[in-house]
Amino acid sequence: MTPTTRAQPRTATAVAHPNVALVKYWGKRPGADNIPATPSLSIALGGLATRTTACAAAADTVRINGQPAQDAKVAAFIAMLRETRGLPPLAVSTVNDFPTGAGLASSAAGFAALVSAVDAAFGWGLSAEERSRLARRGSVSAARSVYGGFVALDSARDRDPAARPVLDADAWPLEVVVAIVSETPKAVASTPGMERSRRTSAFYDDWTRAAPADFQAARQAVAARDFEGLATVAEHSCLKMHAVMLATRPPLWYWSAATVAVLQAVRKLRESGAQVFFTVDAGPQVKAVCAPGHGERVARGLAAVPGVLRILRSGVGGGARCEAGAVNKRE
Ligand code: 2P0
Repeated sequence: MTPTTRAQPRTATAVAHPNVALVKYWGKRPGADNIPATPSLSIALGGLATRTTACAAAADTVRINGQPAQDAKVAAFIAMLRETRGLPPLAVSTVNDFPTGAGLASSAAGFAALVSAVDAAFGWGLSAEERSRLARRGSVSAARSVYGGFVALDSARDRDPAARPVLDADAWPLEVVVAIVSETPKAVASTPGMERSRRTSAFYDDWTRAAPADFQAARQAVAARDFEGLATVAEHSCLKMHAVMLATRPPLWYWSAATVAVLQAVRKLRESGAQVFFTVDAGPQVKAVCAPGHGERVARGLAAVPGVLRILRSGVGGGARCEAGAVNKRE
């Protein structure tokens, strides 16, 4: 008997945060079940949230931000959950309080919230590690959003990796200033983009070879609360990933003129004494990661850069969790 038939089908709502990788994942191991080719390290963005409700229904339906959606990745994820654990037809509704599909990790928060809601709704009793492993099958970065704080996803030898928390959010309360320079969804989604990089980028092999050393350096910097050390490796990892993207054929060009203007502004702020570094994902927005107490000054500086539409502020947030009486196992 499957867990689904034992438990009364119910409904549950879960909240998860997007995360920003300080050491980036870009590329999958070929022929495997969504296993990253590079290890990554991220922080949860507590100021941005995805809220997802899952309930048993007459047929599978998905709504994203209030609109009916045909999302192949969500459909494949639900099919995978159904095959692995049993699941009745499912109505899923997810709402993001930040731009969707624009390089702000909406899929990371979305799959972490969805697996947490389904787990609670159908009484699966999964550990956080099991939810992380399942969320990874939806999007690799979603494995990290199951946990809060500083999170590592080391994929070196594991055949079915899960993320691991490495430092609590309140142990090093960094601040993140997100400079939004476009609200438009990106032209090339991450999954086809990184596959194109794997097949064609002149720099891809060097990228995967060097990633474990960056991951180790970042882990050491986090353990030591070494902001300068983290800044150095995080900017290096980000710029290398974008070099891989630019050397892809045809190129993956996620930056806009305003992206570059914000990166230069971050460097100027640092020269004038602010403790801040930048990172950019598969989209034009810039995330400026600040030492505790430096966010206000950085937010004011970046708001004044031409092309910045608005600023979002965040601290380091918690992991995915259920609302209103539904629960996930804590460990
Ligand atoms: C990251 N990104 O580490 C990197 C940096 C974007 C740039 O994880 O194919 O949505 O679903 O596993 O997780 C975005 O990729 O891709 C991502 P899939 P995902 O945050």
